[in-house]
Amino acid sequence: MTAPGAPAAAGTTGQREATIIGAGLAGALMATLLAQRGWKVEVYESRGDPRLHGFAGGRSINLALAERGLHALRAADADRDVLAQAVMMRGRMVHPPAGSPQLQRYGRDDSEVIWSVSRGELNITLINAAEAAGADIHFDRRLEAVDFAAKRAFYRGGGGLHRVGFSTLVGCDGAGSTLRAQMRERGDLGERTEWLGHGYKELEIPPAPDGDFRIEPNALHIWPRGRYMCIALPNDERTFTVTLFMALKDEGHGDPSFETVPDAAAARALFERDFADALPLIPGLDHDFDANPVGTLGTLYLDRWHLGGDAVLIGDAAHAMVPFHGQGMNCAFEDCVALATHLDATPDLAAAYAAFAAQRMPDAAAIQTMALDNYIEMRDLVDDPGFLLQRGLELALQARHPTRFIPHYAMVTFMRIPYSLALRRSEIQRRILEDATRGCSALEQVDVAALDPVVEAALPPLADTP
Ligand code: FAD
Ligand code: E0Q
Repeated sequence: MTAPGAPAAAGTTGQREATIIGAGLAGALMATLLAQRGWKVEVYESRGDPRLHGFAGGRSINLALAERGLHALRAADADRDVLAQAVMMRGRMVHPPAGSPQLQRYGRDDSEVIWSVSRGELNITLINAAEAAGADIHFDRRLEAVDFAAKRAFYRGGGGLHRVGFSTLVGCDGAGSTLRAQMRERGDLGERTEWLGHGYKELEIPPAPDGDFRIEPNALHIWPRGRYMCIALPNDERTFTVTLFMALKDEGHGDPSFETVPDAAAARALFERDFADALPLIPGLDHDFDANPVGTLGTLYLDRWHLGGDAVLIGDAAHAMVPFHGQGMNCAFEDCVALATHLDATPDLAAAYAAFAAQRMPDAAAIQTMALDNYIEMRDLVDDPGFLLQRGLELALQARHPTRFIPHYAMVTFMRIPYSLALRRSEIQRRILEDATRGCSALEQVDVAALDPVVEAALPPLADTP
């Protein structure tokens, strides 16, 4: 470990050095931020260069980018390139089992929207940014082992095993992190994974015969069905990526699961029954269902994210979460900026990593909790009158107290206040909403003005992070 006070991780030239494991979303952004600060950055990525080979067998997978992630992209000057390929989503288009779909806006107007971006395109944009900033990316190099005592790492690829020295390692190698496994050999990280028991399958809605989008492009489509659901996010090539979420095994409610829906024929029957308006949009259902794997979902909790100044974990490697708030990447990008800021402020690596972990662990835990809660919320969207009444009151209270009562979704998605603060305030707000709507069936029955003192006592005015 570096001696406290020494110019940490500096080579003989005095230039600070870091080795980043993984050139995925967090790795490529982290490399860009450090290289822009004059660090010597080496990145090792197990997969081939996506600019040469394409991504994930050519499937297009997309993600929702929100203010936290966008702000981090601004710091790397990559926001314009990313938004140029993004599709705006104004809200959720809810498809009930029968009847026509309804748009629930995410924000107050088009300044409060989120963006659907292609994972592959985004990764390529960030890899280009990292290289332009001076980072060296080594593709087809999978971290296999780390000798922390000798400060050497071993990478497999190109038909050989490569031994390379390092000053410090930044783990951006995702939920199945090899660096994390190697750190665990050196000391207990307090690691625990809670599997959701539900998984997902990706399907595609191609463009219409005339080349246009088959359904409303500027929305996140959602087919809530109680304990399972489908969503669809638009791609700029006028397709949609559909994701079916449901239990892996039978849960005893009579609901479908990947066990009872194991193949294309069963999937077709499920869609005919439960997702009838989506079925004709997915002509390749049979092929997609049989060809694409079932993904598993879980939450990764760690008590420690770093090993002195030798290694630190960020993004999914540190705190993988379920995807139901669309914040995993956004949180990973926020980690990158936070870590770069601590490294700017503190020359001692161990101290910088400790300060980073102390700041971010409560926030990661908060968004992990909110992501789990949002699965319940999403699956149950089916015209729940209580939900709609609380949503109406939420908007009325926001209009009366714009700096105090900010809807849960807006605090997470459109602001950059710490996730832990968003969670605390959301819990207070939920209690106010539940108490005020108990026994009511319409907003007119709620005495909104009588809630002023309650709101003022419980929720101090909130200023966003500049
Ligand atoms: P990853 O993106 O997983 O990148 C890890 C990289 O490390 C990869 O390139 C991998 O090849 C490489 N690697 C792995 N092992 C090694 C090794 N041993 N050596 C070298 N390299 C290695 N988030 C959102 O913000 N919005 C969304 O809408 C959203 N939707 C999602 C939907 C689904 C179905 C899922 C599963 C996740 C979703 N997420 C979303 C979460 C998001 O995908 C992750 O949080 C994000 O990808 C984390 O980035 P990362 O860089 O930490 O990890
Ligand atoms: C968003 C955007 C995979 C996924 C990604 C998302 C969201 C959802 C439901 C899912 C949450 C929301 N959401 O609409 O409340 O905002 O990213 Cl399932």
